[in-house]
Amino acid sequence: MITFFNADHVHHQGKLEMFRGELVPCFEVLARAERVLDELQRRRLGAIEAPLPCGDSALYRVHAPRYVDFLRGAWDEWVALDPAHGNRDALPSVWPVRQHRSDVLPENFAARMGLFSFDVGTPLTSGTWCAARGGAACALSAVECIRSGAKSAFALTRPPGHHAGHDFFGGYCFLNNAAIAAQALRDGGAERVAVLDVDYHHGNGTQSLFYERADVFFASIHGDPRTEYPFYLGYADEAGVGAGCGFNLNIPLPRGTELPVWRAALADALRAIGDFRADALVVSLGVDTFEADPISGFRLRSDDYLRVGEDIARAGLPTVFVLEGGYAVEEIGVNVVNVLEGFEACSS
Ligand code: Q9C
Ligand code: ZN
Repeated sequence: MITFFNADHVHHQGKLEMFRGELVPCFEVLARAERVLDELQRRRLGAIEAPLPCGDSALYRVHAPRYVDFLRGAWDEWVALDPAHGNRDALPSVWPVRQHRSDVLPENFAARMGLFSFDVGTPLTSGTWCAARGGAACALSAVECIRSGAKSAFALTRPPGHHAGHDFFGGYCFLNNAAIAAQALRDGGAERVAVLDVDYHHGNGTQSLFYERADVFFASIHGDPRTEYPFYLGYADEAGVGAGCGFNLNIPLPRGTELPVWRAALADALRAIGDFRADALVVSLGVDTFEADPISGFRLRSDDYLRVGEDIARAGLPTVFVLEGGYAVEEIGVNVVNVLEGFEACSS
């Protein structure tokens, strides 16, 4: 399997995130991508390439122009407010809620940070735009790869993407790489595309983007939003609306879930994707379902990820894998590469 590696990920290094009333070191760290890269090389999974450069047009297919334009210029605006900001990340502090206006674009920078975000755990840094755009380029290169006949391709990138929506960042995510890939597959001629999200957290951004559409099926297995982030979306009764009714599947599971129950949910999701008769599959591959993940509550073990890859391969679809979460840095490489190796073992 070919991997497109986002070397620009190093430019995104958030310092602190708000957690239980104090600023703590970010969980979403640079070493995550490096550990996956090391393990890919150690196990010789396949070629590792730089992505083809991408323009911004594929981003605008998914994200609002005023949001993309904000992200592109946000760091310079932040530093222009006060030169001392140069060594301090930008975090939002105020948000519009129900009955507040989101049609007016405020002049105030903090007000726009809040308009375009939904949590205070997602620092925007000097290199965030560069890193996020490199990730989208990896997702798009992976799409090109399977369009020209490869069975699978892997976009190895950070920051992750599945919490980012049409015009908001959050959950460590800025550009929704999986959604950008799914839309690019549609634009490239695939009639039906499925997105399978196996990250511990519900992919609220991806779900929202495709919620009213019948051409992209979204299925997600995740911690129950009654207790787990992102809390406000991801319930089992969210089935899509309008033309999209019946094209969204959420499978929330309780904290403590182990492989047998998790795998039965995967079988349900894959059955629904089969019934949908997808032409291509995008997998939002988070491994924060791991038993030792510091911010999550499922109990998958490293060997379990081989089974996950095998099960996904049996869907028999051209597949783009996109890295999402996974914060047990020591094991993230083994866990991710186990999924990819399991997939390869079962798809040849
Ligand atoms: N400080 C992804 O896995 N914060 N995002 C939870 C822990 C948000 C996770 C509280 C977690 C977002 C892509
Ligand atoms: Zn996650």
